[in-house]
Amino acid sequence: MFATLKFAALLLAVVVCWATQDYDYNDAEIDEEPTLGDSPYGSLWPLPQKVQISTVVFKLSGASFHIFDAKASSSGASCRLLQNAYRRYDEYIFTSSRKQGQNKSKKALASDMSELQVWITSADSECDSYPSVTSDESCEFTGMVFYSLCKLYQYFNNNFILHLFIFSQKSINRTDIHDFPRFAHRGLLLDTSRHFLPIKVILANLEAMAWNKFNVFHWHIVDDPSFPYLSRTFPQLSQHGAYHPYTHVYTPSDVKMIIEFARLRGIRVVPEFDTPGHTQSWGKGQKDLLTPCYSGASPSGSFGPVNPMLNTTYDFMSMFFKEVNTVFPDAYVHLGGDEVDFSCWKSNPDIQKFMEQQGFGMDYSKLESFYIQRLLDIVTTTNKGYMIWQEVFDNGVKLKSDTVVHVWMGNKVEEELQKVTEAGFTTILSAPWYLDYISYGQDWQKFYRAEPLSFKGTDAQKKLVIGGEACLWGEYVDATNLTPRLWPRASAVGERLWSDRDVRDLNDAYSRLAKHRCRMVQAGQKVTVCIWCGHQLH
Ligand code: CP6
Repeated sequence: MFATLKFAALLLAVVVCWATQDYDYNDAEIDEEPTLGDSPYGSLWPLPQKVQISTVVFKLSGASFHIFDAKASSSGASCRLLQNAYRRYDEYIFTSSRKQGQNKSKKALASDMSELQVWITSADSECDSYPSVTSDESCEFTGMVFYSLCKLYQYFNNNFILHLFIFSQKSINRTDIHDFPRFAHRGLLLDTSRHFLPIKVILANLEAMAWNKFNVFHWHIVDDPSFPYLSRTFPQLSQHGAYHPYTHVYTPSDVKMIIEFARLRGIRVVPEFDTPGHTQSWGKGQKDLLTPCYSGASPSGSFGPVNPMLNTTYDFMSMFFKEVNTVFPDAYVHLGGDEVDFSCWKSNPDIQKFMEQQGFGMDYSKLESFYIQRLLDIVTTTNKGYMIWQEVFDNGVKLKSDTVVHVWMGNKVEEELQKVTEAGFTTILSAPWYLDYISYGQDWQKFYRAEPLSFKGTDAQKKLVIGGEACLWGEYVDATNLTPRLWPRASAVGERLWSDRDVRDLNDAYSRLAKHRCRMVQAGQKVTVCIWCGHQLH
């Protein structure tokens, strides 16, 4: 009953929000009543680290309002990243009112706020570079002079300015904010193999990620069912492995567009090319890459994981990951290594012989590690760092010291985090955050309650937990249900990874989240244009 009531309240909030969409804010009452249990922090999401909201209220002057570079700013007109963000924010805040020709005749009043100065303190070179795990995302915002002091990446991945504007009907309380993320790695995994996701769906979700301060798009791009990545070196992989060789592929220019769209929002793109398991689709276009399974003494016609005993396998991987290194600029690639099924390897007499020669006995995890070790050495020569799923660590593979171990298994999570960090590796957590898994009611609370640092360990160990990722596995998700399944549920993970550990009041979160959702719904109805590529969303 309680749950039903809360649902009703949420729906009511949505209705109110839609009804006020085209409100003329110049005539608006500033003290509109709250629609849901109220939070002193209004609609801020995720909650900033330090925030002080005063009762002094300014109105925004829609007619003349503009965002521009402060004189002392280290980045300015030549910074496309910055100018692109100003335009996005400006459009988002004022599009509907300006379109209707409102405010044109109205003069700005003395108490109106007509400008936002942005003072960037990081090096101008960040304008053209890609975000990384060490990017400084901290930011200060002083409402009094309406003046923002930010490191570059923070600015784009942080919408607190919008937060303040929108839910106060385009008026703003004097607010001082000092903000920075709790964790450096705040990721979202999308799976484009189980179902192909059109580019516009990916872009729309990158936009939503930025609104929730996610900064890593983990692109689980290929898997068993399909291989939509169009490789220049091995075009036959998608020709035979994609659901459709022309319409259901990501071309090099598609990939470039996605990476640029993400970069402008302070989001890294980390692709995952998962081997040796989860590779059925690779085998369609690449002969002899997968292990032939046997039934008795003869091949059964089906195939298992990548064949670890052939030199041609490593030649292929070497060329393939050389290409991946040039296409994806991030310092890391995810190499998978999860859920390797040994039954096919066990059935194959050649593999059995190889196991004997190598002295692996009957321990097929040793064969798995043999493959992964060689793969890691190959990828290391391309100067990329790598992330891997936890099994690779569990099997005792020798890892580079900067490896990120991805903890995904639901059992013994704390024990695993303890072990991985004891061994000195950085780690990210996904086990509590499977967003493809749905259940009745407000399961965002379950995601919200999860605490990455609740395991036993030293401070040094805790520091090695650099963040986490919400995963949306694609078995039951395609373009038709992806967005509603993700948002606002993923927002709960966003706040857990951004805000202070002590930010865990469910009532306060519920109030802010309902408003934040409302804001996302509104924004989703607007046309979002990516100037860089002329690509239209919606
Ligand atoms: N696909 C791939 C998946 C999963 C993994 N890898 C997965 C399995 C079980 C659960 C969640 C995800 N669907 N390639 C494991 C990382 Cl509960």
